[in-house]
Order: sequence, then structure tokens, then C-alpha cells
Amino acid sequence: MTQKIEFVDSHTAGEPTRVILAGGPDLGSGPLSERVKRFGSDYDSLRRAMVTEPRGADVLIGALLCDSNDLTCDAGVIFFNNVGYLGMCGHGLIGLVETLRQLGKLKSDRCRIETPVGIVEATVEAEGSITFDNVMSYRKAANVAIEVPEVGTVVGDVAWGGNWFFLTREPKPRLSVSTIPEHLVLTTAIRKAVNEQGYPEVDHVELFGEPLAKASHSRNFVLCPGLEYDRSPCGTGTSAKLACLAADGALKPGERWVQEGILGTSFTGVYRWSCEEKNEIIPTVTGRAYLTAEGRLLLDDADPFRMGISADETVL
Ligand code: PYC
Repeated sequence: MTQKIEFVDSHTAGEPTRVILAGGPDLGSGPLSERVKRFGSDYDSLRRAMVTEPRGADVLIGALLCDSNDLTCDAGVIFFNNVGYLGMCGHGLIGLVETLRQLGKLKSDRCRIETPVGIVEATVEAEGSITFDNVMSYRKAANVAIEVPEVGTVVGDVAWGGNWFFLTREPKPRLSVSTIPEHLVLTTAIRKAVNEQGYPEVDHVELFGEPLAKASHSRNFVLCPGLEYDRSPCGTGTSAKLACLAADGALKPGERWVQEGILGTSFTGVYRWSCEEKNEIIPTVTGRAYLTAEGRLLLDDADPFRMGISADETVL
């Protein structure tokens, strides 16, 4: 037998998203926070089959389109990657909304999408970009000093933007495409040390440096959970950055922040207070996605790599 899974691929500022439209795991009904657990316990091999080799690549983020539990929402989504599940995913949300728009599945230019960590509201802008109000974001800890073996002390903030981040100014070298392998080694070491030194929840590390474009305020490099780097400026990472800027009084509500990613593409962010006393914000992030492919994944029972290729599972 061959399982057939319908998908549409896109990229947002360079970072790919695969929206699963039909034929994926049936997670039933109920809160998305429970459905994502069911995904992990009962269908985790299907997660790998849908995004990793030979049908995908480690960088690919999956977006399982579901019915929402909250009846005020237009749809639900569970984001996943090569190693597990994400709370929210900013570039993925933009890719999902652009996919729904091009498929004629949006009732209007505004929609509410439920995720396992909360509801996000998106707007299709007249010029083609997508803006979304993210889940509440905040800084949990400021100026945390982490001892990173063979690097030294690295100081940064721990913040939530729909996923957990450790955000730090760029230790050398400067952020550029040519030094990506070095950034990967450094951020992987930083994440291990951050996890061991009090913040096991952190699964993304964000380095900040000087932007190349005049219109940008900052450039970043973001390590994702599965040892891949975000090709986009990272929507949840930009949200975490806005939370830190807000907590420092370095950016006013409504003031624009243009976050450049490692490829030179950018997201624009602003925020409003959700609760100023607690430094909790609602970030709003704008970016643009382009569709790249549509089709059906085929999972043949006889295929030794029916469920994808993972380092701990080979045919030999
Ligand atoms: O845009 O939030 C994001 C994201 C998370 C991981 C990859 N992209």
C-alpha cells in the first residue's frame, strides 16, 4: 500500500515551510496542545517522513493544517521539524497564510489561526506580505552569564516568543553567509551550556550583529532545534527580540524594528503592551512568502525509507 499526503511548499524570506493539507496523521479533536502530544506519541515517525530526506530536508518546517478547537479561529496548525515540534513558527505562519490565500481558502484578508501555544491573528497586506500578531512574548531573564567551554563567558537574555530563545550579541566572527559553519558550532556550544546552566527549555539560540542594509536595525543568526539554522530572520526569534527591547526600554510600542536575517532578508516588527508591569508584549511581525511546489508525498509500504532517513535508523 502507498500512503498519499497532499502538500504545498513555500519559503518565507528563504526559510521553507511544507503545509500538509490532507492525508497526514488524524489527531482527532480537542486542544492543539493535546493534539501535538498525540502527534508525538502515536505518529512521530510520520513527522519524520513528511519533512526529512528522502522527501524533504533537515531545514524544512512542516505545518499540519487542522481544524481549530477554538470556534473563533479559521484553522489550527501544528508546526514540526526534523527533530520534534515547535510551539509557534513565525515564518511558517506566514507560509501557511500565503498557502491558504493562494488556494482560495481564506474567507477574508484577516484570519485567526490556533497553535498549540495560543492564537495568532494574520492579515494579508495589499502589497502581498503577511502580518501576524503573535502570542504574548516576554523576557524571562536578562544578562545571564553562561560559561561556554572553549569560548568563555557569553552574556545573553532568555526570552519567549512562541519558542524559547537565548539571545546574545555576536561573539566573533561577524555574521555572514561565509561564516555560517562557525556560527553553527558556536551556537550549538552556547545552547548546550545554556541548557546545562539553568535553562533546559531553550532550544533556539540567536546571535545579533550589525546589519548590512541601511534600513535594518540588526542582523541575526538563529540556531534551530534540529541543528539547522533559520534562513529567515525567524518570526518567533524576532518576537523574543522585541520583548527584550521592550523590557530594556530600547524600543517604544509601535516603533518599527527591521530584523535582518543571515541571508539579508528581513522581517519588520512592532509591539504593543499586553501587560506593561510584567513586560509582556504582543509582537506584530511582517514578512513575505512565495509558493515553491505542490504535490503528493508517497509513502510506499515496501520502501525501506518510508518513514524518512534518520541517523539512528538505516537499512544496514
Ligand atoms: O520563524 O519562528 C520562526 C521559526 C522558528 C524556527 C524556524 N523558523
